[in-house]
Amino acid sequence: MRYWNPTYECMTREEMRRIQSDRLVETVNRVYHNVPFYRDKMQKAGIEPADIRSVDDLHKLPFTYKDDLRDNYPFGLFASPLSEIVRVHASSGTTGRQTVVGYTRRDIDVWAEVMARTLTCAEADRESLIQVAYGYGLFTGGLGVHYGAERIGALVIPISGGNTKRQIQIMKDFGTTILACTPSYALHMAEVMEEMGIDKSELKLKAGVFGAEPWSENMRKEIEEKFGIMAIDIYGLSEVIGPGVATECPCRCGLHIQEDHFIPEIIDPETGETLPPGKPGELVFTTVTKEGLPLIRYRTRDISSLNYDKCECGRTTVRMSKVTGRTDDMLIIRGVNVFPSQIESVLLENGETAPHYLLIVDRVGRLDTLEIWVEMTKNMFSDKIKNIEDVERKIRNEVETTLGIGCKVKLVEPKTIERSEGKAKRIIDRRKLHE
Ligand code: DLL
Repeated sequence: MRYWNPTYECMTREEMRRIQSDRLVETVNRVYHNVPFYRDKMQKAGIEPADIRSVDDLHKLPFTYKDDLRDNYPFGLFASPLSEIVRVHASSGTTGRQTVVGYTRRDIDVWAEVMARTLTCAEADRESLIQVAYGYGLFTGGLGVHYGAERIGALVIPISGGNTKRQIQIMKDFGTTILACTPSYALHMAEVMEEMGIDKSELKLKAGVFGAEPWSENMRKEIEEKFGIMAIDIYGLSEVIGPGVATECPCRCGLHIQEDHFIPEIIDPETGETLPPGKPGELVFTTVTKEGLPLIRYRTRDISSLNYDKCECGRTTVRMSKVTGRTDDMLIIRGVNVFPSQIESVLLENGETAPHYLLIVDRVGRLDTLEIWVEMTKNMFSDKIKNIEDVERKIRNEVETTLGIGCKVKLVEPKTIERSEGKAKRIIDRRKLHE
């Protein structure tokens, strides 16, 4: 078994707790003194930095939410002056309040380290040719994997997403050994490869690191068969660092969390109480080495559970189960995080339709599709002059510029969308992500 940094990946639980505690104390002091938001919050909760002495005290600290980042847009939660920040990334969505994350030079260094550990789990080394087909740009996927691959000394192919035929040609011609992209894109690539008449035996691909969206064991089987590779699930979120928060090892029985940097907890999303190992609940992270944007008890909204048993691979770091869903209504469509409320506000601002809509997400071939059904108003329905197609096009363009993903818009007759007596059901997700 190969490790990138066995000192941390295989240390005893006691040593890990000691390191986490020391780093937690430092982080709490840092945010208390550098970020007014955290100081106010802690003061309101009646807590001082001196009250936090070890990881046992973690539960005393207040939670942080995505909305806190939005409310302090763009840089309000940074704990370093901008002169120390060397990079920013942001969550998807091209307008509105994005969540912006900032990295100091040392944060970038930590990120490369955790990504080097991740890629080593996929058996990457200096001989590897790593094709990075995650998007480069404000999304953390591309550059996150890129820096980890360079840290290992592998050869990086920074192709970014899209242009699938070229991806496959390059994979074949260059002899790519590791592919990094979303699992749905990997399946799409496999299909295009078939159309191009290229057989997996013509490739040198050995492994893939797939993440940024939920995927099932069936999808894993299919990807592994179609490419003849080992498919590894990698997890992360921009707020915490990007990819590199947790990764499967070759045993593929849970994702090892890089917990010397990110302390996980599982909580009951309703009560906020900490749940014991093995119980599913909402995953919460506290970063303990980040300088630019440290986060205290950040609510990911992702559902998972924790396992502290030593893994067969020899790593002692806690494992999280594959993410099975979210506690909110965020959808991930073609790797882009989409909140139905973003679409709703486009529809409301547009003003030409009724406030009844339905989002139909599907997977056609290997690509996610989004169809928006929205009811016409009575007036519009009877107004023969209004061109339905024009309105559909207008909404489509607005949704596309807001979210950065394509969609289909269909205006339907008044009263055709089913009304609900309880929570409105506005989403039909036909993708089978958990089978
Ligand atoms: O998706 C970071 C990333 C890039 C991870 C490349 C892995 C590979 P965000 O765009 O901020 O960051 O989206 C974070 O995506 O809260 C989960 O809901 C979801 N997610 C990420 N990885 C996985 C995974 C990147 N392996 C949000 N399984 C997270 C299930 C995942 N969901």
